[in-house]
Amino acid sequence: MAKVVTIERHIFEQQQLYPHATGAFTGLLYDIALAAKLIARETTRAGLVDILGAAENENIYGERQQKLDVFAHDIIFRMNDHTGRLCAMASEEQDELIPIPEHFPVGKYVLLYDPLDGSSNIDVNVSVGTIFSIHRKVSAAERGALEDLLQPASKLVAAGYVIYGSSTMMVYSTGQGVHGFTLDPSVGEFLLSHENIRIPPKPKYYSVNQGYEKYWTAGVRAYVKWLQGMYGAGHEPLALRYTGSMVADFHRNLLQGGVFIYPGDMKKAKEPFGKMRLMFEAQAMAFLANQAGGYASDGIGSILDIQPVLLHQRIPLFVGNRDLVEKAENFIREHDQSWIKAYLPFRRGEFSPV
Ligand code: AHM
Ligand code: MG
Repeated sequence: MAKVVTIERHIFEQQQLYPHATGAFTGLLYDIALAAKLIARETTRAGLVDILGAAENENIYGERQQKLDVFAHDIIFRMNDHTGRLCAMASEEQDELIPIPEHFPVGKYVLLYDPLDGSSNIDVNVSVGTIFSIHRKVSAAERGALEDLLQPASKLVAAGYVIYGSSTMMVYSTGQGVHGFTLDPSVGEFLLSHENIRIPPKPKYYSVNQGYEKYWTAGVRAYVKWLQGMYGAGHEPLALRYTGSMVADFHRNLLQGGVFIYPGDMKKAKEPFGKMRLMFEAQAMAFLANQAGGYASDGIGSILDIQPVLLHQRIPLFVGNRDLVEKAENFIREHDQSWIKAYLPFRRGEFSPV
């Protein structure tokens, strides 16, 4: 019989690779896995909310009516606010740094999370996901400061996501490769199902909202034509897959090879940076892609090196097979000098109120 590795055992074994580890980090990952199980329980019952709620008492009914992304936000916060492992948190669902309540102890890490990415997909039964990333505290502030949250992705100590799909999977990296665990609902455990994931060298897919082509820059248009095998001499086209849930699209491309694109555009001349959030979405995916042999770029250079300035900063995102992402950079360099000029101040952190 094959060795059965639970996520707890795997996290513990990874900890042995760090001789000075105190176990705090191990506990933190385990708490995220536990929160993920609670969120999975609710997302799989999403369509039953009205039926079940009506049959139960007011209180529970009220709670069940809560939007699932708010529920997911609260669960992750409550699983991590009292453990003494974190000194602060930040969530896509909240504007500011989330402090650890005064009556709880603090620790040496910060957690950033997007509790339920792609949540508009819940109503139509398409996969959604939780994205998380962990930085080590760097400021002198005992209870954490923005400086601890606003670190480049190259400094991450861990990142990952949970995908609530046909099964629930948690995929994470602590800088020692990318590992995937599938939730066995009958025993309530995440079991190692995808060890040391590497993006396959021959990609199959590209993922982009093709409906917004109208707003793309010339470089992005040419690049996507190239992906379709219709640029220059041409080649076999990649297939298009796009769900509107980045976690699902990223996960597919991670396992089967491909590129996820959410470009900056010229739709709003003052906001040429696309939709994805650097801190809650792009950093984690960039870290994972890099660990799996891939690459993430904003169209100019590596996402890993970008120094963030705002918690909710947005950024263009090209992530997947390294050669595909580098090709995007080439097209943008060649065709999009005016977009680059408009975007560069944001990349350097020179945000002005828009
Ligand atoms: P959300 O964080 O508000 O859910 O938005 C992020 C999602 C991503 O999961 C997805 O890739 C993208 O938004 C889809 O956006 P669009 O509908 O513009 O293609
Ligand atoms: Mg999101």
